[in-house]
Amino acid sequence: MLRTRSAGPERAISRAAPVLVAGCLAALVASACTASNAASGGPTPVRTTPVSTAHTTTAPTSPAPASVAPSSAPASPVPSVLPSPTFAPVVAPASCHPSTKASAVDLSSKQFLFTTKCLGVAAGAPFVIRYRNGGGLGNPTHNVAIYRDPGGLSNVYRGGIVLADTAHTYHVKALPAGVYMFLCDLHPDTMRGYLVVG
Ligand SMILES: [Cu+2]
Repeated sequence: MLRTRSAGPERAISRAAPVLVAGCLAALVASACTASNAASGGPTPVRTTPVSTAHTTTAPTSPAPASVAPSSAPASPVPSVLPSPTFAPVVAPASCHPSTKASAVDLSSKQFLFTTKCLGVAAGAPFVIRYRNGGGLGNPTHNVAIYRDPGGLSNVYRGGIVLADTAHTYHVKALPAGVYMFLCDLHPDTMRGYLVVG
């Protein structure tokens, strides 16, 4: 019964709401505003204080409400904000001493692991990685990418996706001598190894 009684006044208030809201933005400090805002948005038809006439005489330009902000988000140029990180060097484990004369290396994976975590190629010469995705449960797809840092931030090569139980030969440009990480970009936590270029 309460509802039927309140229907009348509520409708009247909500019709006037746009005007009230505009006025309220200009004078949010006024306590009357909060009351009328509640009436237009919430179900409680609190009819309070006579809506002062001072309200409708809006200030010329009301400060933009915070709720408008999201729509302008895409315009912000993100790249300039990015810091220029100094990359941590890759340090190969003592167990990784590959030949660094190769111009072609073989790499394969099973499930979410590379079957070798240590590759070596010659510095200053293009080389190829003959990769075979050995598949596994769910036929996972993988790729091979090369980074200068262990965190996978500084990419120097990114190979395309290879489907499960298929092979692909990646052609990589010449790299300076050093130790690199090779990762699967899709599963970098488990699929990683060292590429020693020397
Ligand atoms: Cu993967």
